[in-house]
Amino acid sequence: AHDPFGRLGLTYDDVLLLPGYSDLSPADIDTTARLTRELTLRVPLVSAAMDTVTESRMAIAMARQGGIGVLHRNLSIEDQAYQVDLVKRTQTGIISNPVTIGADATLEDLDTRAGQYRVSGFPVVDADDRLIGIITNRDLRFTPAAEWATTRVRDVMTPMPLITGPAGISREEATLLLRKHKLERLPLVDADGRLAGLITVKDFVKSEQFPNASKDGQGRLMVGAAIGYFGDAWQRATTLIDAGVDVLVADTAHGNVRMLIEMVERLKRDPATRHVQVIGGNVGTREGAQSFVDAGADAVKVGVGPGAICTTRVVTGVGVPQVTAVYEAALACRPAGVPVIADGGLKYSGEVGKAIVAGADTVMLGSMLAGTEETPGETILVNGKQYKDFRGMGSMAAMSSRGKKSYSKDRYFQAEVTDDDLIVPEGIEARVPYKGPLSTVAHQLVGGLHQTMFYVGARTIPELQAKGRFVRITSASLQESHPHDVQMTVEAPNYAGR
Ligand code: RVP
Repeated sequence: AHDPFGRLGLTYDDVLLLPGYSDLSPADIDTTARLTRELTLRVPLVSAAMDTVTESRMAIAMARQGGIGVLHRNLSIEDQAYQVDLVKRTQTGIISNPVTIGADATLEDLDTRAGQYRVSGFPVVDADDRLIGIITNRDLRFTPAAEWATTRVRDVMTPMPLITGPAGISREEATLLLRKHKLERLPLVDADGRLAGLITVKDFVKSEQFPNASKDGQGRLMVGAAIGYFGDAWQRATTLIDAGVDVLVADTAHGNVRMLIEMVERLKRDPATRHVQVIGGNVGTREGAQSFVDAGADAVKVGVGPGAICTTRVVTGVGVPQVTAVYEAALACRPAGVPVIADGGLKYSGEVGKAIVAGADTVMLGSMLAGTEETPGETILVNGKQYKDFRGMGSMAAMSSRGKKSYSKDRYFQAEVTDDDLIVPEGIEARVPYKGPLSTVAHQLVGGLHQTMFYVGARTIPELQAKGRFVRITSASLQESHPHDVQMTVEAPNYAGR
């Protein structure tokens, strides 16, 4: 007979990992993980598609650390595509598709373009994309600002002949040329003199600084972007693909929905879109995960209600404790070779390893990254301490039209609610302490995971998945796990108390 109370759901605080025999040294440990069927990350961290967490700055910082950011969708299609473009154009070595300018542009145009793309110099090309010169911000300094509107790029640029490199130049050869000629920038040209790329000294330094960076086949940083399934969702998806997005991420609180499953199917079938990776979600059950596996999704994202600012479980009574949800979803995904993303509810680095042992390949983080320097928004000072705003995408603020237009309220089934007073929110607005740069937070998270792997005796993420064993704990054990019976005097960089 049907037993309505058939299952016990467990979450991070209900379990610990058993220590296992280990003969590993720190250099043996490799945190490389599969994000999707075709993409891997050196660091299994994904930043949440939330408007107080991931815009281009966060996405750039995440990719440099070896993870990836998912750009939120509470903004127009054009603005979101522009953010994709900003990440893809971030310098990482050889820029295969540099921003250029025409010789007839004015210095005013140049100044605007430099600000828009945050670059300081442009190759100048003709209508056939042939390199005819180079111009940098420095060239502006010798023209009074009053003349910028009337002065043309061709009048102040450094014209050809310039020192250039061939299209397929190696890193070593490029370094030699940059050094020999004391160049800041080296344009690359093909046999017909067409611009084929650009190398800057700054990029070379950056690419040495971030050895784990997540890059696409052309050496550009990888980036994800959130999509829905309602209204102009298809147009959003295809515009993001045109902008060069690496992975589209279904961004909805309840993903086990016909329209979304059909959209994933279509994205993976259509010759114009199927080369891009697509993540389905969110689900909390084995059946939900199976629907996306069957639809051809490249990964499945799990999490119904665990988020730090989420009230779905109290407002609707629906949800699945996260460790159980991930475990159940993995039962459908693992046999099909489809990676799982554990989205939401993580509070400490130790939970990354717990999520992986439960069946995840990567984790998506909101609150743990909120408050870092690279999140959107300003720091606010309260009683002498710095904070940043952090809000649910289902909060009043994110769904109402008071601030600016909400593009993403269909995430919570509210697409047609136009009167703010009638919105039923599933999230809250909050603030979190300012945390400094993402790199220090990421360092603690990855460091914590390294220690997990050492304790369990797992050299790789697949080994951690295979070897990891849980022990279920009681609330007395949880109390024992945290610092207890003392007064904490100094916060640790990875522990600020409960
Ligand atoms: P957390 O890491 O616990 O902050 O959770 C982040 C996740 O919470 C997001 O990736 C998303 O799935 C979910 N979320 C975002 N907004 C809301 C809400 O308003 N309920 N939930």
